Amino acid sequence: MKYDVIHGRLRYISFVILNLLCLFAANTAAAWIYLEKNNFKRYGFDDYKPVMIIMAVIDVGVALCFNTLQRVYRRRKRRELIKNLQHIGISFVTLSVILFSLRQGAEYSRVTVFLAYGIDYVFITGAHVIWREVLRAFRRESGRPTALLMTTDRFVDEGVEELRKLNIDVKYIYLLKNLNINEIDKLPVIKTWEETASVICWEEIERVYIYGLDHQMVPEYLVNACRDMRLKLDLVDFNYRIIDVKTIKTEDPKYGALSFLEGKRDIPFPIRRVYWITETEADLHRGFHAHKMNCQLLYCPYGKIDIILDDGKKKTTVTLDEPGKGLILMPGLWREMVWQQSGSVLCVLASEYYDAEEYIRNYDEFVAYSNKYREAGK
Ligand code: T46
Repeated sequence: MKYDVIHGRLRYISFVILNLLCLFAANTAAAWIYLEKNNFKRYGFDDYKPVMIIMAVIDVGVALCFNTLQRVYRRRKRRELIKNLQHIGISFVTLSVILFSLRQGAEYSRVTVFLAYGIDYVFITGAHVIWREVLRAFRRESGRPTALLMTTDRFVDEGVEELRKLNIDVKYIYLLKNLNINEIDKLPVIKTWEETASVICWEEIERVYIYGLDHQMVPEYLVNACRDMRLKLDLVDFNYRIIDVKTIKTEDPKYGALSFLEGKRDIPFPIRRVYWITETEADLHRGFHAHKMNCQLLYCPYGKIDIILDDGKKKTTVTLDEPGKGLILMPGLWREMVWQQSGSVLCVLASEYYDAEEYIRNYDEFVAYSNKYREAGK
């Protein structure tokens, strides 16, 4: 993390230096255009030098105040042009006030200053874009996109593995359930959302991936920070996963078994609803729908139920036949449940309140929906 702060500061200083270079270049150009081209024989470039020095001092002052503030409020890249305009506008107004109030601003300097700031605006905007691309190219030593992975402790290994398969360079891990460890697989573990935001802010990473998590678990301000920094927030998600439900059995069978699931650790989404299906007969078929939003965890504490899953391309059957087995279903999966034994109980933990609108109950509509979803994810 220390490295990021140092790196961030160096990066920031490089932009201040760039601003100054642009300012001097713009001044030289403005002085040349206005003084030399317009045959202002009385004034030479040397007369303009004090104005350039004052401009440079004001520019550094404004840059320091502005960039610091912008770091705090997280710079909005989309507003790059406006930001430069603000920066130059404030410098310009400050200098104009000085020139006018001191009554030392001869006609030539006022017009040249005006011209210089106009040119400066164009220079700074272009130079920032180029310099940012240069920095980005250097940072991508491995040539692979750099990423931050957000996940839970249960899914972290899988998530890292999945991203490696996609040839993505995972730089940091943020664990939703905060473990007391600093590194996983030699990757630094970020402990707080603030640190995550600072990594995003300093542009150390190019993408944020969420693995095995419902996107609703990512705080709103982090989603906004990603949006502001034009960072892609991607779900590298499985669409279903079989998990072990921790089960405690004592040696004496008369005490039975106790199974439990823990929010955040085992269940990668917030639980808003719990329901269960009972009083069932063998060969009962239910389901025949998919969800657009709802994430669920299914388990069968008693009996045997087949869950037939269809992602629009292929079908898989998962049999829930013991209390120690859970099935996480992410949205976008068509499901059918087949009761293999009468009296089997299906329990479900869901991320959403009941909303009939969020169901897709027509198979053709589901296939069209999942194809569209796949296309969008490419
Ligand atoms: C799913 C599978 C595994 C409610 O009013 N509130 C509820 O929370 C639920 C789940 C259902 N309902 C009503 C809606 C229907 O009028 O109960 C009726 C039966 O529901 P449905 O036909 O959707 O039941 P299943 O067994 O086909 O599906 C249910 C869940 O709805 C579904 O989300 O994934 O279990």
